[in-house]
Amino acid sequence: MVLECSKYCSLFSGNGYITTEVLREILWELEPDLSDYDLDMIIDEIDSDGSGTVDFNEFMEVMTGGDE
Ligand SMILES: [Ca+2]
Repeated sequence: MVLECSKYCSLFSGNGYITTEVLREILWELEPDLSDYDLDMIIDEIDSDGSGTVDFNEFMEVMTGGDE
């Protein structure tokens, strides 16, 4: 899954993080076939500290595959 930074990076420009509700909408927009369960699993993985918000570092770590 590759996201265009130009489209999604601006989401972080206000607080520096997005809520998991917003993240869910983004993921669903990208992958409409995902079930609620799938979304829960993905969000749980992205929000690695369980804070209920996803900061830019958490987001980018997932989007870049965490390989770097
Ligand atoms: Ca978090």
